[in-house]
Amino acid sequence: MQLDKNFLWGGAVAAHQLEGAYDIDGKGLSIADVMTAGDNIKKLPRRITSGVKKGEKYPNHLGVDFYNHYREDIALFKEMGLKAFRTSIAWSRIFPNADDEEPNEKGLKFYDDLFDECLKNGIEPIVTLSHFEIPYALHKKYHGFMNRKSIDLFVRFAEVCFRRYKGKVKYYMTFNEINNQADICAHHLAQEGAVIPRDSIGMEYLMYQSAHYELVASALAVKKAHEISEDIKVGCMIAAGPVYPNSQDSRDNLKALLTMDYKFWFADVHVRGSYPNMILKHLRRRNINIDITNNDLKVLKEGIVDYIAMSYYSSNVVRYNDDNTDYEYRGSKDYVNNKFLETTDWGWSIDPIGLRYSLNWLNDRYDLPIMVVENGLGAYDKVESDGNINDDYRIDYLKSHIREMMNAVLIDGVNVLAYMIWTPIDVVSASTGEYDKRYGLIYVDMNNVGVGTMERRKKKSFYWYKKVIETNGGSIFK
Ligand code: BGP
Repeated sequence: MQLDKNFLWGGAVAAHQLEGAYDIDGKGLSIADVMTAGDNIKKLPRRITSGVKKGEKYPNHLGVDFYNHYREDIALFKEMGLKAFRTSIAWSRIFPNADDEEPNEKGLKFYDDLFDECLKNGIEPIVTLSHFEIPYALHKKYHGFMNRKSIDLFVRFAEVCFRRYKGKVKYYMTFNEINNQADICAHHLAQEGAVIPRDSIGMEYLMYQSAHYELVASALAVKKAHEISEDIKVGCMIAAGPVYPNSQDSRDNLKALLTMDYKFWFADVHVRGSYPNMILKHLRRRNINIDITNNDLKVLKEGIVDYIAMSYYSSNVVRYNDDNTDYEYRGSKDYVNNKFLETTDWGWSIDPIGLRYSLNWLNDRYDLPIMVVENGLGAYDKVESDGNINDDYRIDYLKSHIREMMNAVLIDGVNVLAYMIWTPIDVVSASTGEYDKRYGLIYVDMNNVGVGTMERRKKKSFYWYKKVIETNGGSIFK
């Protein structure tokens, strides 16, 4: 029993986390360019500032300078054996002010060159249109996806990309981890739709309204892609991960079931083209009146996705509480630790079986091909005196997760098209803005205090993954 010979072993990144060159060749600011660096040890969260402020640290301005190193990096990806490279297109490189009349040619050309370089090296580029970033101007002028106007601006951006990269890019996804918003925290809202909550408006209303406009924008983009070429496949992108009940108590089980529903309804809309009743009831019960037109409902049906892309890092456990008799979703408030699992230095539980669970769950619910487009371990790495980076902990994490992904395919029969490591090369962490939260199989010499040469260095995991790809996963079971 073997994976299909065309299985896409890959690596994934996002533009704002590695490109740098934040103001080069006509690029406008993006929301990621006004996010400061956080700190895991000092427990400092990232902040969103109003514009770029003097004296603040913005790690995404520099990233790992992929903009100037991409040829060298892709040569390393080829050596690693990658068959696919997932990245995103920085929207503000193409439309610096969001509503410009013409796209920025230099921005378009950068991605042309990047995709050509991938293809030349036998690597298929796979593209996310909006990975936690929209043009800062879109936020400033229109309040991001709180404004219906954002739909047209997104679809125009998507159409420009579909036409320009036709024949080069086959797989797209629209909004990265669109369901992160379910947690209704300012950070996630800002990253997804760049809606920065204001006191006068309820956070929940903000979330449902901006998510609705994003879902309509996504459906219109899917329709547009299909009109342009039937070879273009567009997926949704969902942050996956099971929510387990804390005990055998029926109330814990019901709580876990409904928590999953509250986290994944976004995928229902993407895949089925309509809202689940549960969410419509919830909006009515909470008196949340969002702008949904009959035409929107029609569009959602017409723009259902071709496949499901998912990220997977960890799982959660939920417990019923007496002050939550309606079982409504309250995010991490109802979460408890899983005593069976270890956690990373950033407190994320490590649960390889949760990946198999997620693949089965998505397969049962939607029956569409699935791509695992992110999976990896954020850890502190050490460069030894001989220059080596012996990241056995990362190899252990990846090995156990790839094994469960393969079990889902080979034993459970789930249709998985791709598996991509987050990340083939170190990048800036999305949630903390740190360099030292490293996921890469290639080390980049740059640290949290901004000291480093940007030199690239292969970690032990680089050679390990190369072998996995060469054997089409066979080495995992050895
Ligand atoms: C996902 C995001 C990525 C990425 C990853 C790891 O949620 O899609 O952009 O960064 O998580 O998260 P972090 O960088 O916060 O450790």
